[in-house]
Amino acid sequence: MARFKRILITGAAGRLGSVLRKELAGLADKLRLTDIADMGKAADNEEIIQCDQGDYDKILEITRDVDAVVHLGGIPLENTFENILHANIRGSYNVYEACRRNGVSRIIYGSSNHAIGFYEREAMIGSDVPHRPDSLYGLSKAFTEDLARYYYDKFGVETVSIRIGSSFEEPVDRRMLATWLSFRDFAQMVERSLTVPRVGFTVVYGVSDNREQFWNNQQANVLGYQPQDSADVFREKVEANTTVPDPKDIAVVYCGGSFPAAGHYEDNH
Ligand code: 15L
Repeated sequence: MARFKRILITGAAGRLGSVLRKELAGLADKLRLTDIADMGKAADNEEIIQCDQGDYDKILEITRDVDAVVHLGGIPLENTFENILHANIRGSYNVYEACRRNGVSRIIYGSSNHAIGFYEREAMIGSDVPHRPDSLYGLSKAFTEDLARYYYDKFGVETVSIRIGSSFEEPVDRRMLATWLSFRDFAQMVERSLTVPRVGFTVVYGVSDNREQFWNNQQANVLGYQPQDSADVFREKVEANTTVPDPKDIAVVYCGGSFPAAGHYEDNH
């Protein structure tokens, strides 16, 4: 018998949502999948509900009879404030408030390194430092981590916020030699976050076992996370395809890479 009756995954049409759709299948009798985008046909173990997470009534409806939520939904890159406000800030509020009302006790949140992207790489920060967002997108991630803090302190809704580094098939630039998170390690981190007995309010970095690291990920020990992959397998290929970076380049100074280096998005949109 599966461990959970029903797990809801928001952002299920996205890159990482699609990974979890496969990898979490054995963990619950039913995976309920939601996204604003098309998710294809439902398999026998799936329920598919296409909707906008900015619509509170809809989110209230789809969080009913759910044991846990993996919240990945939202805009995954920099965008206009209006779009970020609707999808990421209001959308995340809707998820937390609907979970509280429906008695969902644990949320795994797909946060991002861009909530702390303006820390220098060599600061080797832990996950308990004040936020230093590098973009409007990063601000929305910082907001939702604080939302998680509030919903835990006031209502006891547990959250693991995973500050994902760079989760792609393989690392494609030199920064990703430190920030890369394999799909397999991401799935393990989510599975551990769902199944350890207690997580309270936990913030971890989503990275594989890379030789270079920007972050002290001690809090991930609470989850018993043991990464299986390393960006170093791809090092030679990445170094052959890219040039040696200027250490004074803003994209190299700060953890967030191109995000802190970019201008303010609203100026050009
Ligand atoms: C993110 O948060 C983005 O969703 C992803 O596309 C990458 O840009 C990643 O951060 C990163 O920092 O590499």
